[in-house]
Amino acid sequence: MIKLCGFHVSNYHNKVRIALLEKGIAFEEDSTVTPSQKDEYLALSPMGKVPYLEVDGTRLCESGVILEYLEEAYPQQPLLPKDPLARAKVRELATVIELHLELVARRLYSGVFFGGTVSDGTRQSVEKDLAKGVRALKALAKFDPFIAGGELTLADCAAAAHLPLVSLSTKLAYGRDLLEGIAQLKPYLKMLGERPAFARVNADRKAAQEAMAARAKK
Ligand SMILES: N[C@@H](CCC(=O)N[C@@H](CS)C(=O)NCC(=O)O)C(=O)O
Repeated sequence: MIKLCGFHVSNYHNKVRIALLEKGIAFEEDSTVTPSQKDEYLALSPMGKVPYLEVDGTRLCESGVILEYLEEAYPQQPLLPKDPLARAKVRELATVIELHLELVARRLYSGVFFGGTVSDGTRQSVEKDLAKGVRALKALAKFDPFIAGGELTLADCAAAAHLPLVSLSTKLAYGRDLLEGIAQLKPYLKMLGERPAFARVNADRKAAQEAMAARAKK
């Protein structure tokens, strides 16, 4: 049996959860697991991050690796095309979204989401690096209607989990959404949000965010 461990505010957890739901894989979930650098948690997830997957007692971390495992183990409802080059193009998009957009914007998160500050140096370097990621995304994304073309893929799971967070964090840090120049993005995310799997993950994320905010106020 498969068990996904993490929490509903985590974009990486949500990326895997969307893929599990879209593929129709039966799974259990522990959504109370949070990152930690404590020895007991590091024994479960060696980088101390979420999510991790338990498969019959074996644990697997890194969301990209988890998605690749799910594709191989559960080829039904594929999230990768058959042709090797087309598969690579999907991975290229997912990598650009993660490495050159999400991980860059992540440098803002402690400042904009967790009550810290964003230094001028960070503000400038993130803006410069995000511009390159945005340029690459514009060059690669098809929005036809999915991000890699006609079929739903792993890249859509990454886009739906990560890009709204890039928009929100940049709005908070710069007073404007640095993805605003990608005109097709909003209608595309809305279209994805109408699919039951994406809608469910979004609704659970919102509820978990509200609960988190309420706890922080106490
Ligand atoms: N490369 C990892 C990134 C996972 C990640 O950064 N998760 C965040 C939560 S969204 C986390 O655990 N952060 C805590 C930390 O980095 O120590 C993956 O794809 O699974």
